[in-house]
Amino acid sequence: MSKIKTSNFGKNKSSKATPGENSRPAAGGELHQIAGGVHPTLTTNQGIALSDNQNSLKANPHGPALLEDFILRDKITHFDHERIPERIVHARGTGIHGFFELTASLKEYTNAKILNEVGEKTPVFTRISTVAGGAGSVDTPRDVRGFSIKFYTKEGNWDLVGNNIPVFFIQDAIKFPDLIHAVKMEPDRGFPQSATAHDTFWDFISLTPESMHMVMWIMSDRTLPRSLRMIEGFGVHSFRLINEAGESTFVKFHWRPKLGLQSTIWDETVKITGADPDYHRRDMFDAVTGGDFPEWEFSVQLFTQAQADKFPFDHLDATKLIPEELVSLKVIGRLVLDRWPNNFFAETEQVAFCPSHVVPGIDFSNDPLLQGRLFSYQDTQLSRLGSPNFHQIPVNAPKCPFANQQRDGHMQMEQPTGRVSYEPNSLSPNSPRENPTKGFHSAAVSESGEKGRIRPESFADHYSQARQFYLSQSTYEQAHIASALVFELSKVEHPHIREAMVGHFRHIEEDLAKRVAAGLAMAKLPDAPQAAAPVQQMKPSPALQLIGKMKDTLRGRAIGLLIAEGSDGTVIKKIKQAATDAGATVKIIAPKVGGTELADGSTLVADGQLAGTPSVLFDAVAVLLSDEGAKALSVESAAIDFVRDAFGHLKAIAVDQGGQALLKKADVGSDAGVVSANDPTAFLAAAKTRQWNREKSVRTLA
Ligand code: HDE
Repeated sequence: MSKIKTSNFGKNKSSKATPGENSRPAAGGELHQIAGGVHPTLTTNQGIALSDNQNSLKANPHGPALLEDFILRDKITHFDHERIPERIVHARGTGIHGFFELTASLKEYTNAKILNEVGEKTPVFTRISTVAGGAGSVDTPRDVRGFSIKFYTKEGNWDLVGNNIPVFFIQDAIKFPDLIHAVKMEPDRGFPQSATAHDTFWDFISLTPESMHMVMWIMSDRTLPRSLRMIEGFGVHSFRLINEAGESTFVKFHWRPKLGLQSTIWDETVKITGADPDYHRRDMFDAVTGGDFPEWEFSVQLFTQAQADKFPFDHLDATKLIPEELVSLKVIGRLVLDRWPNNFFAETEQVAFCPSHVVPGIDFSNDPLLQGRLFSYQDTQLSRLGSPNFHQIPVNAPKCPFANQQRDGHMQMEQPTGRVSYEPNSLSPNSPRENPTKGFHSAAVSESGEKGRIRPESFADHYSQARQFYLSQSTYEQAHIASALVFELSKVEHPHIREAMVGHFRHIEEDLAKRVAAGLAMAKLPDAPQAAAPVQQMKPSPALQLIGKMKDTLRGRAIGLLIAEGSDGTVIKKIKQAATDAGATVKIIAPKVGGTELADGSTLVADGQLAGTPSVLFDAVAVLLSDEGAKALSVESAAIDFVRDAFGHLKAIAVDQGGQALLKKADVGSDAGVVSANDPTAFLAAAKTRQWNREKSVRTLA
């Protein structure tokens, strides 16, 4: 008999069973829940029924445990081996099921069915991750986000394993272990966890000028996403599409979130990390399980070799992007994430993405970083999942038929029949054979030239796109980049590393170098290093901004209403209704979670207790207090921090008379973003954005 399936969902399922039902305490006082009705019998993994799951076998009630207790050993042995090696990079991630729907056919360019059949919904599994931290690290470090999609297509699995930033640090795969060793915890001390702000990272970067473009991206607010639902995704490398006639076209893949882009402020991010280490995973869980399914638009940039030859950069260099102004984006589909996994380990932890998993009609380019990845991912699964049969784990298995003559290996789940496990053969009437028409073909491109360890000269321009990125940002974003660099480099102990970095910035933009040097109190600007290629003046590309891609909406955003004893229920209701109607999630925060007595004598249950629900968890707040409530909260540091942080993090604040009194006590100023609670329309309009103009009044930016 196969394993009995039981549901362990506690919260959302209504179960008639109560902890006390059919249970009895034993002599020692411990609770025994007894099988019966809907509850099947608990067994060992060999199917032996357990009579007691509370006590190990002992020689007498106070005596030593007995080695013969196979039930104890069965349970503990399994437990001892519950963990598998975490991913060497991207260890912390959030996975969600969903579907991809094609809206425009690329038949002209590729024979891949998933890119031909308009309206077809292909199931997917997506995993969004941080890069540097361990599996148990927090969700909100300053870090790149991995954005991986496994498409279970009719023609086999296609894994598009990308990031939320369109370029990468290095040009050649041979540098990846060095990059990762430099960013991970320093090996002698075992810290810092999940942070770039330390010497070894910046030491490596300062000696790797090709990383300068990526440095601009990671120091921008792109690495501080407000939600995983508000990030872009990029395939990064150029790939190839191959059509029926065997012609190939280069392609870059892009994901754009329906909710637009949004990030947090650095000081806010640091505080979120303390308030909710699972901030992003929880946000995604709440959205998906609440039916508010995140969605992305899928686009491609298509270009030929002839076009590529005219680009002022080499598209095979993963430190370069193709500006949209040069090759426009064609929208061809949408991704919807609509189902939370049943089990985190089975799916999110065991999912194995490999860039080498492509389907007929999609092929690789010669990008040397991609070429290295084609080896690495398959290899890493062998040590992580322990077996070449990792494709049999349900989350990894293709949903189309698959068959070959591979056999055996650790944890083989299949039981092939017959005596034939080779090909060609004459002994099997129905063994699988190759298929020249439907099978995978590589693009027929000719290769020539000398073999060697040579970096092409066309990869030598390290600063032009870094400059283009910086100059394309709004003034607020430029200030954030400069300030992030000052923050990070201030954590670097070795002055020569700081100086080397500022030297590089002089090639990117003299003003940036000056701002960072001033923020680090450098006596003079360090010399710029020799550039391997002249810096080109490229046109600014507004599409590279983040603030420009923020959407004027409350969808996906959260609003916190701080209340206390005596608050006005009518105002609370009015704001809550207006905000909910506009698509926001509203939470009530009060000093006590169980219930607060309002002015009219009614009781309101809170969603969060003040000390555990700071304003950093919201996009905008309303402070709705009676005079007594304001008085009581004015001596609570959590309440003072609540309003101070909301103001400091450039959020809209709605206040009534009591709320205003608390603001005064907290020495919080007033501006266009601080509005009357009687004007929900004005509040919600302000809540849709951040009060960028306020920033200069609350902190010094570089
Ligand atoms: Fe990865 N990368 N990577 N990477 N990467 C892994 O594979 C590697 C690179 C990316 O949610 C590992 O299964 C090399 C670029 C994501 O499970 C490993 C190089 C991009 C994920 C690996 C790169 C990525 C990984 C670790 C340089 C963006 C998480 C565990 C040649 C396009 C996938 C694993 C998930 C994971 C190797 C560079 C994205 C070790 C050698 C560039 C999103 O195989």
